[in-house]
Amino acid sequence: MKTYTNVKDLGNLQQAVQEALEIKKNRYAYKHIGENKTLLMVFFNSSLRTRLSTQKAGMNLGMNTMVLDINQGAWKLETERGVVMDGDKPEHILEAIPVMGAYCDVIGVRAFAQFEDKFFDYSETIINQFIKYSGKPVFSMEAATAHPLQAFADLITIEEHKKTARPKVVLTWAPHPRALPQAVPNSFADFMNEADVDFVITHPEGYELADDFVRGAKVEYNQMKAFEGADFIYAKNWAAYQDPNYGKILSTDRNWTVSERQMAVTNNAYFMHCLPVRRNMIVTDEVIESPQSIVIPEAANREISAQVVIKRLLENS
Ligand code: AN0
Ligand code: CP
Repeated sequence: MKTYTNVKDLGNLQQAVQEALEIKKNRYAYKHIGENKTLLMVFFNSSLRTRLSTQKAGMNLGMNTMVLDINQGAWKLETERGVVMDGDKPEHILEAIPVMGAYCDVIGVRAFAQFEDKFFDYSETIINQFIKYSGKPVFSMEAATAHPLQAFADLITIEEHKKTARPKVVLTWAPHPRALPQAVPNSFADFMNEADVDFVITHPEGYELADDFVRGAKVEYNQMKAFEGADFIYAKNWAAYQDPNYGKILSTDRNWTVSERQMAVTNNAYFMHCLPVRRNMIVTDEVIESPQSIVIPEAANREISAQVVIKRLLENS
């Protein structure tokens, strides 16, 4: 594996999950692979889980780890080529990236969708520049359109908790006061479409995700109907993808907040969310605190998904 930006980079998904479960049994088994290697994590956006779990994964593999917060203490970066740099950005990403590449062996990048230009976001302009100009293996720590470390951890968590061979998994939109990227639902859909699950997406009209990620999965606009018989409920907010509303909030309807009312029609479903989560917007206190909530083990599996990815990048570079 030379880069990790989406599900396809993992190759055989079942094999990747097995590798993850093996690593989870002894996460220090490969502590020599990363000896004298340096992991650089570059953040254009905030993070709690990704920052800690990815750093921990690197340390489990014996790596040295460095974190750069672009917006705190680094120079502001111009990302477009051809601009006269007479504004507030003293450095261009085209110099910054190869410089960062010179100091490390593997680079993780977090660069969310900016919602200013759909084409800029969906071309994955920022992470693709890292891939092109760093000279080092690059992995996504949530890019503009995908969060594959999260979705891989989600799949591992579903594998660990499922009670039937082919569980029903429902991705539901839920309300949120600020416009959030489609990266998490995109990647979750991408992974579920490749996994052996009965996958259903539910959201209000206007929140349709990109076809490349939905890939013909079932979309049910009636949330209660979608929840019937579900084994896993995966909640997430996202802003509209479709034109002309790209990046806009079309609904804040709290009837979509996941509560005991909807959970009652499921097959005693587990509740999942990538976190951070706004309580009583996305999900009620009762549901997230219930024994069926697996948000903490889900977050814990981020260390494992990151470790599989970094291990593979180290092995093949
Ligand atoms: C981000 C998002 O929705 O993409 C990160 C989630 C892992 N969430 C927020 O910005 C609140
Ligand atoms: N789930 C997730 O990626 O969390 P952070 O934004 O805190 O890293």
